[in-house]
Amino acid sequence: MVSSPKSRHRISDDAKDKFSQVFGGACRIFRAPGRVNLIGEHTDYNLGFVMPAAVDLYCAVAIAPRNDRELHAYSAHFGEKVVIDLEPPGPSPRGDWSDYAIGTAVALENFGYALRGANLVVSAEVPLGSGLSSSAAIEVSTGAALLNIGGHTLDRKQLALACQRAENEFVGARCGIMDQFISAHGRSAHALMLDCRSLDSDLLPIPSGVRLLVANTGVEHQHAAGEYNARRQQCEEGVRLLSAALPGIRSLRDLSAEQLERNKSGLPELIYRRCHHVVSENQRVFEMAEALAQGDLQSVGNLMGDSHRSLRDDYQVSCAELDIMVEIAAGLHGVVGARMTGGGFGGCTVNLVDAREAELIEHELARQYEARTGIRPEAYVLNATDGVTEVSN
Ligand code: GAF
Repeated sequence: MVSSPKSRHRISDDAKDKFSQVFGGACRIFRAPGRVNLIGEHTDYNLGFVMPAAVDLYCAVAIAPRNDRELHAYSAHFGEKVVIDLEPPGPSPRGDWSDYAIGTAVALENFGYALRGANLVVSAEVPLGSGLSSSAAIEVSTGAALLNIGGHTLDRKQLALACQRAENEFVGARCGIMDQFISAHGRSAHALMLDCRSLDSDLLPIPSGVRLLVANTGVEHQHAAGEYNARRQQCEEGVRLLSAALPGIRSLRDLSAEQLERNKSGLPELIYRRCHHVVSENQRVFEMAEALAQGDLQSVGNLMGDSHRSLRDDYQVSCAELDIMVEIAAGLHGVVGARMTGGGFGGCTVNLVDAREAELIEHELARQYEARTGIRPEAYVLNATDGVTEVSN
């Protein structure tokens, strides 16, 4: 079990200390959060609706400008430095941690931001590969740091889009916009409902008396990236097949439940199920926003449960460990709702829990999960937090 808030909040200091060891001299520090998604899973790349919250597990970047156009990037986690030149022909992906940082620099330059060279240290406490979006936290913190020392004003939307571009084109993962957007735009004590087509968003207060408990299954399944990209393709195939009968459909976002049922016979069973998840999940995001606004925690819990089952059965991105973790949570007193969060195939569950019982639930969830799986899970009671910011130093 994890992890005292105190130990979690020293990440900026770690980045600073490492900077003085590796490069020496003064630096500035930028910090971007990971995220959980309350509901709206695998809807972002279908240009639908999501409801993430930024959480207080961060990636910190310590940075100082150089007088050339080189980036000297050091990972505190891997203890490794990568040096690249931003001048043409520019860097190529290496297939490791540095792609998130370097790819962000490349994407920002492609967006028209002229950057300076820099020395930088990347230090992350968002657990890697856990579905809490460590990659977006690295991209957004690096991007904000590079923009700042390059003398550019921070446009959070452009930053999020450039970071998504980095991930799509440099890292090679076809993710949607959710993770980078929330890491840039999060707000303390709030979740955010985002329209992934227009990028309009609404802040939704997390009900007082409720805490976010994130529990890590401790498994990360192979082929998750391949399966993720396959789901995207299946959604695109659904749009292609449906658009013969429904010419207005550009993405699954445009499809109603009633249209899907009417045109079901034109779809292979598997594609129908993928579409069914996305259409029903978009609807659940709206119902969740309403339930949160009304303080209707019963409905919040039901919607999270429905979302998990839809991801498990229709979209098939859950796994045995996630299902066990959710099932245990559902049986615990004080749990409002539980579901997998993020891309799936392992990683974390998100639980909304009664604040008075959070520690007890954390303990009991871990105990029962370990008894059933033999895996000792990490769990974090987290706060919804602000998006990327400079940390005073
Ligand atoms: C991952 C992706 F990066 C997001 O864009 C989103 O698709 C999510 O999986 C699933 O909702 O975190």
